[in-house]
Amino acid sequence: MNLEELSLYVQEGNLKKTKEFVLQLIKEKISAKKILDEALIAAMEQVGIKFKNNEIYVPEMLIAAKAMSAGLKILEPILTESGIKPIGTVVIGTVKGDLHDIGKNLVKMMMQGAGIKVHDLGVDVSPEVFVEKAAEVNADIVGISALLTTTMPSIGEVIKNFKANGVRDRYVFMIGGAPVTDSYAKQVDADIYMPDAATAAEAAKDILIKKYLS
Ligand code: B1M
Repeated sequence: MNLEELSLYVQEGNLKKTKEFVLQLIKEKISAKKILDEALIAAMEQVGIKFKNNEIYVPEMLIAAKAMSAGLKILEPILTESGIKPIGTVVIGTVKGDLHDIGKNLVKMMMQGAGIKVHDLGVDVSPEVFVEKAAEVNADIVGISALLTTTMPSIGEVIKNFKANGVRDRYVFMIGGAPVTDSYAKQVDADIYMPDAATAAEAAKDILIKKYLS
């Protein structure tokens, strides 16, 4: 049993085998991070390439994503284990019109693992809901994810809406997702762009430690 085989099962969308393999690899003491990076995320990269080359279509992409999510669910307790009192609060969501949530869920899990309280707004989140929820939970950081070039401009809309409500400066805005870049972050007045879940969690932790503990 190896990580490459697991990646193939995820790509095929074989839910049963994906779950069995993830459980077995955990038993074999393969780290959750290795399973995640070298099998689950690697599988999604392959799925993306095949979709782009018209070798597979949306239904196949969807069943692969379901298998990926099932594997991720098994890893979740390990990735979110922190054992420390929450050091701050994040609200996170995927922008309006965008249904991609695997990356956002990973960012959430890594942040929880770093001892941060995370309120997940889900997918297809309107700018208004970001503003309402951030106020309701007294968030420190607002995390915004977008996976499509067509939905990326909605990140700017979310930040504009905070400005329109006069509350932009209450929060740190962290943005990410495949099409997002550092220069886009500057363009829409986000505070920080993070390329992956691990660095997003590290950066959030640093921001919160500076705010509350130093
Ligand atoms: Co879609 N899709 N998809 N898709 N999909 C992409 C994104 C695409 C690149 C595929 C391709 O063409 N190669 C392409 C976008 C092209 C573009 O915009 N330039 C695409 C397309 C076109 C579409 C549809 C339009 C297809 C159609 O209907 N014709 C459609 C849109 C639906 C919609 O949203 N309205 C669509 C639908 C879907 C499914 C629903 C079938 C499914 C999503 C299921 C789900 O998420 N529950 C799906 C999938 C699975 C993908 C790919 C294959 C995989 C995405 C993924 O989960 N990656 C993707 C191709 C690819 O990315 N290689 C593709 C793994 C994940 C761990 O990575 O999400 O990038 P990622 O997250 C990373 C970082 O980006 C970062 O950290 C994460 C972990 O390290 N990050 C953050 C993410 N958010 C962050 C937030 C932060 C910080 C970091 O701070 C807050």
